[in-house]
Amino acid sequence: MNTELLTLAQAVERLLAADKILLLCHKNPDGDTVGSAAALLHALRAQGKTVGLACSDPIPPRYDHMQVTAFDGEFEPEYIVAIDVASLQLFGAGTVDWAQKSDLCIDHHGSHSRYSDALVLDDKAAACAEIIYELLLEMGAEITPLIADCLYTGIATDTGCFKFANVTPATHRIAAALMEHGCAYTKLNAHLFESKSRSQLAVERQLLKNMEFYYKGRCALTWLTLEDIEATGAKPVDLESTTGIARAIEGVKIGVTMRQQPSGSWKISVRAAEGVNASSVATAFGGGGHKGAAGCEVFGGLENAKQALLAEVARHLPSEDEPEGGEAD
Ligand SMILES: [Mn+2]
Repeated sequence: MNTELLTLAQAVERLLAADKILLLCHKNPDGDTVGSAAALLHALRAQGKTVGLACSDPIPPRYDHMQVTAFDGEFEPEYIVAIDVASLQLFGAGTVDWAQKSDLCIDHHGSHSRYSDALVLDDKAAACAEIIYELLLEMGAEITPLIADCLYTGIATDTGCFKFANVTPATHRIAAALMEHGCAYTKLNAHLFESKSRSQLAVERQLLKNMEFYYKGRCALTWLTLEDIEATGAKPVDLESTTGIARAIEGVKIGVTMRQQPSGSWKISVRAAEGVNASSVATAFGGGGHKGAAGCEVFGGLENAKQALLAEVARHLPSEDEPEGGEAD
């Protein structure tokens, strides 16, 4: 597809020219896709637009503070905008038909596959919410405390509460501006990062139990089978928030978390330390993402999938001390 790259000003012009706008989030929605879309929704509604937000999965209750409800077909969209979605595969069955007709994408993934007519892309932005903030300034929108909360949620969740390597001075400047606009950062940080559900805890316990170490402890790999997931009673959001566990262990450069899908395949999340590229591991299996965090899907039984992943991990560990085979240590 011949996707036209737009400046923020051009994107604003097109958004303001439309009346019935549908915003699309990716499946397994995270704080950034929901926060970015919610902020834009509230700002466009303040301009008198009819706006809906659609996602193929329910919006998790932990994002209730952003005050969005899912689109139920109450209007015929004239202009469709996908937000924080790198490729068509990430939409899910409930939204992919709309996604194929996307007029505009606003995204920060370097791996963005250009499936829409037009695109605003900034792969230096730590979160899509940073781009939305700039877009709203360009629009002359009022950043209300609610919009500030939505954008802060997007930025804080995509940066692990300002801890990941994707954070830039611009990230902090925007966060500072959001504080000035009245975002409830203390409350949001406690809500998003400190409180943990019992099922999330059960997931973490199982991940730690399954954890294996390879390549002199520079790779940690763990998994959840369908049985494990069922036994913990975990919801998708409980699973999403635990993908950093393997990488957080001292000495680990690449952390791999495998989750068995109902189809039997494995959903893989790769997390990498500074100087190591998680995205190049994931792209070897047809996935993608960022340097620090990426994802893909791998087929086969647990052992085969593990060996395939470990062989790829070995290729991307730093070369100064070579990995030595695939044995656990
Ligand atoms: Mn994002």
